[in-house]
Amino acid sequence: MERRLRAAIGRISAVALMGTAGVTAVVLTRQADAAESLNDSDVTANLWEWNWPSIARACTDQLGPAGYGAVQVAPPQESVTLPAGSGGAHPWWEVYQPVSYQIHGRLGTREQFSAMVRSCHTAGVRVYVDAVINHTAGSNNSVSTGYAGSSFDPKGYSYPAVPYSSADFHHKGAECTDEDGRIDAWNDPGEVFNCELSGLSDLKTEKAGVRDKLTGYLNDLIGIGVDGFRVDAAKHLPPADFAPIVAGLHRTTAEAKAPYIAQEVAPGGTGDLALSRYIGNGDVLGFSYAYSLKEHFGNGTLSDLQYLPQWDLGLAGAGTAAMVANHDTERDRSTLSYRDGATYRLASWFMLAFPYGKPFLYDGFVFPAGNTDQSPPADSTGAVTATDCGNGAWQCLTQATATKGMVAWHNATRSVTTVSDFTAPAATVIGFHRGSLGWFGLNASGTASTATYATGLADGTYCDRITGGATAGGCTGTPVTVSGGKATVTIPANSAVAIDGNARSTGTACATVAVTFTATVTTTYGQNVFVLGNQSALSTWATSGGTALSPAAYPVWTGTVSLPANTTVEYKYVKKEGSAVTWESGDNRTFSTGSACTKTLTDTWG
Ligand code: QV4
Repeated sequence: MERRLRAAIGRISAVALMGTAGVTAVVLTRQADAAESLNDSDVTANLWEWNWPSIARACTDQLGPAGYGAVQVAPPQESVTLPAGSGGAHPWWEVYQPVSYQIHGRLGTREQFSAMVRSCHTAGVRVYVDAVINHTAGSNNSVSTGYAGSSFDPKGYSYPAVPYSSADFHHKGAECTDEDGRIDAWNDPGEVFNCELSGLSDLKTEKAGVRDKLTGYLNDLIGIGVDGFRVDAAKHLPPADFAPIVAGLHRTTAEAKAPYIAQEVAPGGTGDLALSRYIGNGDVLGFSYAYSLKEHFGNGTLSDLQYLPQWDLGLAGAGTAAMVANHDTERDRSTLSYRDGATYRLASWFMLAFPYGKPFLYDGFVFPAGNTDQSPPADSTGAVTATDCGNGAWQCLTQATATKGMVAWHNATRSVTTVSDFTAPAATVIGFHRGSLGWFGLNASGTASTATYATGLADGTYCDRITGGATAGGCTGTPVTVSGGKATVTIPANSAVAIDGNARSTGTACATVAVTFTATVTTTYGQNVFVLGNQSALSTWATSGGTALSPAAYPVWTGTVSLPANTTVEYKYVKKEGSAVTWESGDNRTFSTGSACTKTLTDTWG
C-alpha cells in the first residue's frame, strides 16, 4: 500500500489556489508518470505462456511481495491460430508466428495486457516481453487468419494488417543462397541472417521501412508500460539492423530508463556470429551457463562450480541473462527441467545464490515427454486458461517458499559479487558466503549433511530462508547459530540452507525448545520407532516409555517433543514390537537444544 501511495503522490501535484473568500482550494492535477518505485532486484520470473490475468495475479500475490524485479511474458502479438496439428490443436509455438502487431492473442486482449502491466507495476514488478521481430508466420501454413481475425497470405508473404508485402522479406535465390531457403549452415552469417529459421518468413530488417514497423511495435508496448524485451531469434537479426531499432526505442514510462534487452542467441557461433558481436545491443541469454549447470548437477561435481567465473561461457556474467532452463531447452532436454525434481530446484536456488548474471527463473506448464508440441491448458478456441498452481498442470517453482526465500537472500547479498570460503565437505555438498551479507549451502545428496562452515556473518541467530526465514522477530525457518563467524549446519537431503543479515532471529530466547526428530528407519510390520534419552521427556532411557515417532512419511519417522533450552541431550532410536526392544548400534547421539524456539534433527538409523 505504501508503495502505491508513494507512487500516486509522485504523480499528482497539488496546486493550492486562493479562493475569493481567501479559503485555499486545492486542485489536484495529474502530471506525466513520474518514476514508480519498483523492486530493487535483478531477478526475473519467466512465467511462460501464462495468460495475462494469471500473470497479474502472480505479480500482486507472489512476485511483488517476494521482491522479484521483473516478470517475463510470452509473445503478446497476434499470431497464427492452428486448430489442428501433429501435436494436437493449438501447439504452444503458435505465438512465435506473428501475423500482426496487434496486442491480441491466445494469452489475452490488449486491455487485459495493459491491466496486467498496471498490476505488476503496482506490485513493484517490471514487465519484459518476448518480442518476435525476426520473422512472421511460416510460409507453409495452410491457415490464413490470426487470433485477432487478421488475414494474411503465408505463401504470398503478404500481411495486410501490418502491412508487409513480399518485398519486405528475404527470399531463396535472392538474399538467401541456400538451396531450400532454410538455415542449414549454422555458422554461415549469410544463411543465419538471410534464410528462414524453421521455414519462418524472414523479415528484411536491412530495410528502414521494416525496422520502422518493428520499432513501432516495441514502442507501442513501451507506451503500455513494458520495461524490456527478451528478443526472440536475435541470432538471426544482424546486430547492425537491431542497433537502430534499439536506438529508436522510447524510455520506459515507469522509470524513464532505456528498456532492458535480453537477446536469444544460441552459442557456438564464430566471427560475425560470435556472442561478442551481439552484446552491444544488450544482454544475451545464458545458454552455456544452463548447459554447465546441467553437467555439474548431473554428474555431482558441484565443487567445480566455484570456478564458474573463470569458465569460458562466451560472455561475462555481467552481460548474461542467466537461466537454468527455458521453454525450448526443457523440451529438447539440453538443460535441466522441472522433470529433474530436486536437482532442478537446487540448480535454480544455486543460480540465485551464486553471483553470475541476472537470474531468470522459469515456470511454464506441465507437458508429456512424448508430445513436446502440446498446447498449454486452453479452451477450444486456443485461449490459454487461468494458471492454477494446485492442479498439477502448471509449473510454479517461482512461488515456492524456498524460492521466494532465495529471491530475498539474493536481493540481500547481491551487492557482493564475489564468493568466499567456498567449502565442499562432499562432492555433492557445498557452502559459500558473499562477504558479510549471507551464507548459502546446498546438499544434492540423498542423506542429510552436517558440517562446520565459515559464514562471514556476525555472531547471532539467523533464520533459514529455505524453510521460511524470519517473521516478527522469530524464526519460521530453521534457526542457525553463528559463533566466532562459524556455524555447524545440518543441510537436509536434496535441499539447502540460506542465512543472511535480513533474516535474523531477534525474538526473545525460548525456555523450552520444540525439537522435531526426523529419522529414516526401515522397519518390519508391527515395529514402531521411539526416541529414548537422558531427559524425562525421553523417559530417561526407560524402554517402557520414550517419544513415539510417526510413520506417516515412511521411511522417515517424525515426532516433536518439548525439551529444556540450552541443554545437552543424549538420545537414541529404538524399535519396539510388543515387549521386544531393538536399540540402534553405536554411541549415544547428542545435541544441544540451544535457545531458538524450534529445532529439527535429521538422522538415519544407526
Ligand atoms: C516446418 C518444418 C521445417 C520447414 C517448415 C516450412 O519443421 O523444417 O522448413 O515447416 O515448411 C513451427 C513448427 C515447425 C515448422 C515451423 C514453420 O514446429 O515444424 O517448420 O513452425 O511452420 C518455436 C518452435 C518451432 C516452431 C516455431 C514457430 O521451437 O518448432 O516451428 O516456434 O512456430 C535456434 C534459434 C532460436 C530458436 C531455436 C528453436 O536460433 O532462436 O532454434 N528459438 C526461438 C524460440 C523458439 C521458436 C523460435 C525461435 C522461432 O525460443 O521457441 O521456435 O520463433 O536455436
